[in-house]
Amino acid sequence: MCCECYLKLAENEPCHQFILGSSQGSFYQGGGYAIIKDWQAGLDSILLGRTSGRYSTRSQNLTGGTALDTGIYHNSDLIGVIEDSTNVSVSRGDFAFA
Ligand SMILES: [Ca+2]
Repeated sequence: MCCECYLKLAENEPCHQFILGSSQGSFYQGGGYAIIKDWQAGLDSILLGRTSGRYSTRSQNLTGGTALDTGIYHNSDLIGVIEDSTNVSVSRGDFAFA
């Protein structure tokens, strides 16, 4: 499950970066994946681990309510789910690499 706070600007500041990996690789290889709830498009971002694999996203309903979720894949392995939102954009800078 998520999330750990990476950049906390001040006490009680909400966390806006969800950490799914580090410079050592993805935290969620194999079984299990992070569930990112309350995604705030344009405000939140996701930190992905640095690996040799390929990341991709897919819109599908995996968890939460009936709204579509965004599955985050490392190769064919599901590593994270953005619950009930598909408002996720690589070009907007929603993803960063550790
Ligand atoms: Ca859903």
